[in-house]
Amino acid sequence: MKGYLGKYFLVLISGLAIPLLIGCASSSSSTPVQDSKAPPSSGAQAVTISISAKNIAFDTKNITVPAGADVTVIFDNQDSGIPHNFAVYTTPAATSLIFRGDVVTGPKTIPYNFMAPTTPGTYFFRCDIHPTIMTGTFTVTGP
Ligand SMILES: [Cu+2]
Repeated sequence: MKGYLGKYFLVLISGLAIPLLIGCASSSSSTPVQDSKAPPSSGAQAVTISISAKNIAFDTKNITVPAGADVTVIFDNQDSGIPHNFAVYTTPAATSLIFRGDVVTGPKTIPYNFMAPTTPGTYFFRCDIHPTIMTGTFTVTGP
């Protein structure tokens, strides 16, 4: 009688052990999560420019980038309590916008990103808040 029960008990244990082993095996074989970062953009030259605004003036009057470049502008507004931005237009008349950065009140640094014009030439940049004081030349060079 005792032997019969013992045998039954073993069968019962092994019956429980099999699903447990399968459970372990399946969890350990789960595939690792892939890093789904997008590939870098299609061959456009990446350019990073730092510009600061201080005492209602840009620290540069001339910016030059290659045609069609992926431009990052690190804009550092150092004027406490004064809003500024960085915007690019086709001409000093500022009627045709190429890029307008968000207005930020200093002191604050913000990154702007945009595509440079694909046509080489002389363009215009300014602060939209101080459009007659804070201006400069945005030059796009050819290949
Ligand atoms: Cu300004």
